[in-house]
Amino acid sequence: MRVSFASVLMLVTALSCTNVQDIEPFGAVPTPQQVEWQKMEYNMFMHFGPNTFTGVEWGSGKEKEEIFNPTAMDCAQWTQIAKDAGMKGVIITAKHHDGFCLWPNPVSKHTVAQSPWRGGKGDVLKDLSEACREDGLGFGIYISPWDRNDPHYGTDEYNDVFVKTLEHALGNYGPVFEQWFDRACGEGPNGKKQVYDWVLFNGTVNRMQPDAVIFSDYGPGCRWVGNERGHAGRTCWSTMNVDEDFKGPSVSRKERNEGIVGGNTWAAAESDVSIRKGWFWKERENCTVKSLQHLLKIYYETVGRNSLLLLNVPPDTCGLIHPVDSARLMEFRAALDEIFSVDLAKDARVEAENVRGGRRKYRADNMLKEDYDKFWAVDDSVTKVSFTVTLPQARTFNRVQLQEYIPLGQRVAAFTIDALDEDGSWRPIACETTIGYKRIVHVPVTTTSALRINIEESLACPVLNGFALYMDNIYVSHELTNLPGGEVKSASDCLVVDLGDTKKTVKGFVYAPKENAEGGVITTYKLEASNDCENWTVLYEEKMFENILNNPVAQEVEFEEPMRVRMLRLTPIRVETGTGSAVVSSPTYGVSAFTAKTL
Ligand code: FUL
Repeated sequence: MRVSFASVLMLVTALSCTNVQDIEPFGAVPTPQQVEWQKMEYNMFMHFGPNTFTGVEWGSGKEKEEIFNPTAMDCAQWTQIAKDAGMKGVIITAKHHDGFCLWPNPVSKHTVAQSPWRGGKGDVLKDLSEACREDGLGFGIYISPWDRNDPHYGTDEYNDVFVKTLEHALGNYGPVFEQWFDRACGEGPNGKKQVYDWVLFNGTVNRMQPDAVIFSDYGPGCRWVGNERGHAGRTCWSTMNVDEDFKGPSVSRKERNEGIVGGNTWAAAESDVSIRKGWFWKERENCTVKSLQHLLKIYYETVGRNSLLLLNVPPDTCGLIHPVDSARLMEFRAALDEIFSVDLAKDARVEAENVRGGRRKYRADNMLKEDYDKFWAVDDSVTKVSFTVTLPQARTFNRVQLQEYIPLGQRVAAFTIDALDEDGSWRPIACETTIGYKRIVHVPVTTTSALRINIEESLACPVLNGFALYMDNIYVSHELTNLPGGEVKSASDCLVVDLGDTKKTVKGFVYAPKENAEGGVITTYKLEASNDCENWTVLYEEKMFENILNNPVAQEVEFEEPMRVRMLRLTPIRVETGTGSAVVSSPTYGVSAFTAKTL
């Protein structure tokens, strides 16, 4: 019998079709808009309004409109900085709790139109939406339903006034990628609390801006991460339980932080955090701009944990981003570029124990491809599976990045990572839970030619579209001190940083007290270096951190000459608290980082 090539091909195609069905999405999945939203990763939040001029965080609603008068407002400056910082979108407080509208809202008498700014003809939403379009950034709006100015607040009528406010803000400035709803619900000028009609509010957003992702404490588009520190759970699911009337069941902080496994709605975490102490700009808080180390910590605990990072950068009374903030943002961007510029796994070989239907389409090295929609998938029945990554030669790294293909849902619930030792055995280097859109795992500085990633538990067959390896030389030493959130130590305790077995070229060090000098600060110290932890060489017998009490931010000290060394030890000589004439010695000091600066 002669078998034609065409009939063999038909048979093979028929067989593979019966073996490999398309992958069923698992559980609640994101809309295409939510996937695009998550890919933004890092956006700018901007708190601006009467509070900028009064120096408070929550305005009373009684502020005179005259107070709003930025002298040199320039939205192009904001968007240029956001873009240069690597952000993809901007969200502005169009109306904060004081009720003042940054655009001429026809249903309010408390807006820019009543202010002297640009003779009452100014419109922040117009300027910002145009600047965003110009710079290719998404434009988003924060509108607080809580309104301390509107006389209707606390009556049924208010919900309709609020809908008109929404319609006006959402209908006149082009596409809006995110509507940010603060769920704060305080008393109004009439002493009454409002019962918000969330079905009406969310319906209005959907009608006016069908592509906008709606933020609130628990969704429905994306959810608050449960704190304002920039800290997502190490376990972080993108699903929540959202009820039909959006009233918001009693969601715990832990659930906001970690999500709800198997929740009925896709509502990924968004972490809003200010680059400064407060949300609004204040002259006195120029010294509270977060250090580079702090921002990197936030990045790893948000973007690196399946959350979007919404970093607040408030304009000042001129209507400009202050140079202290913009300089720090550029420093942060340069550090991220450096850390993530070289993917050490780019030219690796990836082999998996299982590939769905044995088909090339789902092969494991898809995880190394740039194309977001190419992924590794396994057979439906497989929920525990490993893949190995073989590098062309031994390489050194301390970050392992994994990504799940979220259009098909979030699946992985537990995984471990092993490194191949020289004797051929596998050494465990990480044990984690969820992955989601992006997970950056911190592992000890590891040199190896192969890794094994073991998916230990998955809600359905895993589908991964990203794997990468990085070496972070900027945050690494900070991590070795392992002080998440900071600590308060006794004044007699010294600080030690150990860079590991090999000597590194060290050019200096950083000591960061706790925020606001909590617990006291080290003002004078002794510094020593060692290569074996026993013999110490004195580098500075007695040295001061100048002005640290008045400005308790990270202190960067550079050595005159870089040196090859393994460990640094800082011993406090004087520990103090207070400012000006009220300085007293303290029995404790706070520390949020003690790190070596390596070359
Ligand atoms: C909170 C508000 O009360 C703060 O003022 C700030 O806007 C923050 C982002 O959300 O709920």
